Amino acid sequence: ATTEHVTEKPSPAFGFRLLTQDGNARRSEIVTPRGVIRTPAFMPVGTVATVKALYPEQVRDAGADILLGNTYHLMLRPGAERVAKLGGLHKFMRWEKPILTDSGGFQVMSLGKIRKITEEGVAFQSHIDGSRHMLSPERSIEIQCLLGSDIQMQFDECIELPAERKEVERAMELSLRWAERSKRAFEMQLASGGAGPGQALFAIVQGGTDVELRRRSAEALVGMDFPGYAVGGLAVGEGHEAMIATLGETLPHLPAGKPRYLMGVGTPLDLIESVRLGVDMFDCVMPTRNGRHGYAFTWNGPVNMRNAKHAEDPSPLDALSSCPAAREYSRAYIHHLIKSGEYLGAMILSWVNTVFYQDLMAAMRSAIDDGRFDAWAAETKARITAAPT
Ligand code: PRF
Repeated sequence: ATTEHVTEKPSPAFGFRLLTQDGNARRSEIVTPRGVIRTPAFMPVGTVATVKALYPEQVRDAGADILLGNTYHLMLRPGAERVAKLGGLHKFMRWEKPILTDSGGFQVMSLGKIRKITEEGVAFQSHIDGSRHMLSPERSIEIQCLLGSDIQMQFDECIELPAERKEVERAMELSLRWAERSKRAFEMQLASGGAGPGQALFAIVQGGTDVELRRRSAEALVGMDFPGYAVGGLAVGEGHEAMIATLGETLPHLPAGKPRYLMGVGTPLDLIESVRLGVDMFDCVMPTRNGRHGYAFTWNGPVNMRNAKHAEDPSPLDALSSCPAAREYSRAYIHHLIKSGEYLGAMILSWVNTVFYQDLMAAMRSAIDDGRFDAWAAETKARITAAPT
């Protein structure tokens, strides 16, 4: 008898392996029982249990190892308890790979109506039907456990910029207290079986563009020892330069041996510059939302498919794309679909853009592996940041 064919049970624990580094850019693997996440990773956004206009199979085949879901939206509709009753979010939406859920801290501020923030949490009215709800660190973690999320986020307060320093400091310190409560709530869930050892809770650094507040936030969170750290509170009005500068001041305060996630970012240029500084994970609605609005990302720069100049153009959207839709449908046809408000237009461009973002991440991973990230970045940036056509 040999043991050669005995498959080892996957380790049930959450893990992080740093593979290579090129400057500050990192290649790593985040290990979860539902699969390995190759980083730098881009998480397509599946806010309401769907990556809009795409089948889960298309998202998977595009190369995504993980997607993002939202506490705020799912608690309102269909409800976290209902999703749990139906076997959890993975089963509900037919996505077997890892899911990261955002805590609601950001969405309640941008979408909720008539919010009231207290030490306890945020009381708000639903953007759907005006019904009253409450989110707190404890309830957010409970919901993320009911959904069965693999990577959960602490409950935080994200404010828009520009803002007074006092206000940024208040929100940052409240977020630190909420980090402690989120961690305690998650540990209670682990103890009661509401969460397993393969699931993880990440902290979120806040502090606007203030270097001193960012350092204080990062150091306090690192002291609490989370398995991963996000940088929140960016891409909220400060602009690309200030975002990259703040990120550059913040990342050195985070441990090298844990994943780093930049929340809600961004354009292809944002991703390249952030990976250069050492970010491992991203999420953003840009590929799908822009796609629905007729905007395509291509290897020769962005293209606005609403533009009349495409009306009689028989050429493909992007001959260099690995997405069949970008190579096989004419610009004239996609232009027609978008102008007509047809579903297929949104489906084609969401697919093209999702593939583009995943191929961009794959290219960054290879460039880091080969130790040529800077050369790759210079060449790629020149091509893909051309003015919209
Ligand atoms: N906090 C949370 N989610 C977020 C953000 C944040 O600061 C951002 C900021 N860009 C996006 N999504 N919880």
